[in-house]
Order: sequence, then structure tokens, then C-alpha cells
Amino acid sequence: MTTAPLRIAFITGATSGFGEACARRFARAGWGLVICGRRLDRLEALAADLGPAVPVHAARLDVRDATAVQDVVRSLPEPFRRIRTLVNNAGLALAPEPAPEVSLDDWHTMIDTNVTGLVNVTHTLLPVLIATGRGASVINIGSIAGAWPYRGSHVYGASKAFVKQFSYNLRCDLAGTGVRVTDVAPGMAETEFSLVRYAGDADAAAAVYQGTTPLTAEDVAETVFYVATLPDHITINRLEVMPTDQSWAGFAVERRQP
Ligand code: NDP
Ligand code: 8X3
Repeated sequence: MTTAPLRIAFITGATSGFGEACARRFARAGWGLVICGRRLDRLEALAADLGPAVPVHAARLDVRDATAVQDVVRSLPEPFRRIRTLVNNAGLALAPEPAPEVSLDDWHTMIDTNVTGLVNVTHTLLPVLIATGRGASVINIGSIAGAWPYRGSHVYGASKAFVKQFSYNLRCDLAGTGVRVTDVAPGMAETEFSLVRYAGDADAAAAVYQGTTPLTAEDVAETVFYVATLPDHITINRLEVMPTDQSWAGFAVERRQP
């Protein structure tokens, strides 16, 4: 009897929210995991939790550091080298105020993380994913903010628009390799996302979700897992998912008194 080869998912931002939920979802299906993030204590706790059931390699990583990304990939232990799915999840929104009130540092941090960090990881893992071939996937976590404008989204939404277009363009260049690319674009989901966006203000973060039923991290992880485990011949280009309680508002119109 032959056993199926171990499937490995490489997940960035696995210390919280979607990334942690993805790690738990893939582990539940028997996948091996490479989990990354800056908070090593959380990575170790997750590895200890999931480790008895599936192989887990935890790597402290700031995705903004291209050299560190290359080092993490270069030093992967043998069982973790044949990666089937990359979940490019690490990211953040900062400064929900309107653009003129936002610091340039906050804009740079979002670009460095959501754009440069995602590109660093993708570039480093592309040869690995191409070697895996048919059935491999790059799943980029975009956002509804990459498609729909709203006040206070400024560079965050623009960084997620990059994720969308980069995903599409990558598909073109990976034609013939069998590697799939998907932009999974969630709407409002209750994680630590708003706590980060509101700079640690727990009341402001809680107010975002008050009186609604937002998506959960598990909802998004289920979506990512679905995309990753479709038959090899199917690629979802972009999958946008919102809570039923969230929809679009109309255009803002400035009206002057006659
Ligand atoms: P969380 O704040 O709960 O998780 C964010 C994760 O990203 C953490 O694990 C954090 O790890 C990691 N991260 C942030 N910066 C870096 C960095 N420089 N290097 C490595 N890891 C980093 O938020 P979510 O789970 O909600 O967010 C995950 C992704 O989903 C983000 O890309 C976000 O933009 C996107 N998204 C979120 C939505 C929401 O409403 N929640 C909706 C749509 C998209 P650590 O701090 O330990 O490094
Ligand atoms: C975050 C989702 O609704 O805050 O990407 O733009 S939302």
C-alpha cells in the first residue's frame, strides 16, 4: 500500500486571526505546516498545540525583511521543503483617519508589510511551488478594500489592490507550471485586525463589530482551505466574501448652500 505524500502549507501571519485559523484548518486535514510571524511565543504555543498531530515547523519571521525570508526558506528541514500551498496572509491596516491626518510612517508600514512583504515571500517560494507543480497554490489574502473605496482606507485599500493585480499577473506568468494563484478577498472579519488598526484601542475595535455578525477567522480559513483543495485543474482567480450584514454605501456628495 502506498501512502499519499505529506502536503505542506506555508502560512505567514499565523500568530493570530486568519493565519492561525488556517493553520488549524489545514492541520485538521492532516497537512504539515510551516507557520511564520513575529511573535515567537504564539508560534511556539500553536506548534505545541498542533504538533502532536501533524508536523509543524515554526519560524519567527518579519516578512518585510527579504533576507530573513530567504534564510527561513533555505533552512527549512527536509519534510517541509515540498510546499504545496503558500498562504500569503501577513498584513495589517493602520490609521483609519482620513489621509491628510495620517503619518507617512504608517503608510510606509502598510506598503512594507502588505506589498513588499508579500512580494518577498512569493519571490522566494516561487521556485519551490513550481517544483511542486500541478496542484500547488499561492493564496494571497487581499481584501474588499482592494476593490471598493471607502474613507480611511487610503494606502491600506491601495495595498490590497496591488495584491489583486499582482495575483492576476502572477497567473499569467505561471501559465504552464500548474501553480494556481488566487486573491481571497474578505470583508469585515473579527480578529485582532481592528485592534491593530485602532492602535490598541479595544473600545474602538469592538465598535467596528458591534450589532453585526462579522465573518470569523474560521470562515475565512474554510474559504482558503476550499480554494487550496479544489481539483488541480480548477483555479479561482478571486474570491470575495463579505458578511451578510456588510454591503456598499452610496457615493458621498458634497452639497453647498445656494
Ligand atoms: P490579525 O491582526 O489578527 O493577524 C495579522 C497577522 O499578520 C498576525 O499573525 C501578525 O503576526 C502578522 N503580521 C503583521 N505584520 C507582520 C510582519 N511584518 N511580518 C510577519 N507577520 C506579520 O488580522 P487578520 O487575521 O484579520 O489579518 C490577516 C490578513 O487578512 C491581513 O493581510 C489583513 O489585511 C487581511 N484582511 C483582514 C480582514 C479583517 O476584517 N480582519 C478583512 C480582509 C483582509 P505578528 O504580529 O506576530 O508578526
Ligand atoms: C479589511 C476589511 O471591511 O475593514 O480588509 O475593509 S474592511
